[in-house]
Amino acid sequence: MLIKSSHIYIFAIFECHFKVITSYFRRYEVITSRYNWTDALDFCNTRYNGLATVADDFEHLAMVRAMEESGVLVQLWIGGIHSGGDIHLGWNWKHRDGSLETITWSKWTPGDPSGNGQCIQVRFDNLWDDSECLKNKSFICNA
Ligand SMILES: [Ca+2]
Repeated sequence: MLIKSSHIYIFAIFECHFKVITSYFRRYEVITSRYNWTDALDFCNTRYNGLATVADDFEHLAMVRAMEESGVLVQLWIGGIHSGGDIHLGWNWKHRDGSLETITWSKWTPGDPSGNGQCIQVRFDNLWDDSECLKNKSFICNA
């Protein structure tokens, strides 16, 4: 009787642990076609849940994992865009519904944002870099 109840207890812990892990993970899709930032946004809005947004370390880890699994070693657009003015301020996520959200967690390359573009790319070293929005690049969607 005691053994039976302890099995149930262990299962309950496992189930709880599983839920905690899955709540942190987001899924991302790497798209190898090369579009400018606006066209990449349109593509992800139409076929996925918008151009990639990253809220914290856990989501960044999930995105990096998607990049690694894709095998693509190029710079990729994500959904961050600058609203103008001071290059160190005014960075936003542009969501699928068109709303803007101030970026509060970031993974900039040291020295970036450098002011050479208004859109965010993630480099193959997994760090962010501001880049010219009209350049054609592969990109990452929120899956
Ligand atoms: Ca830059």
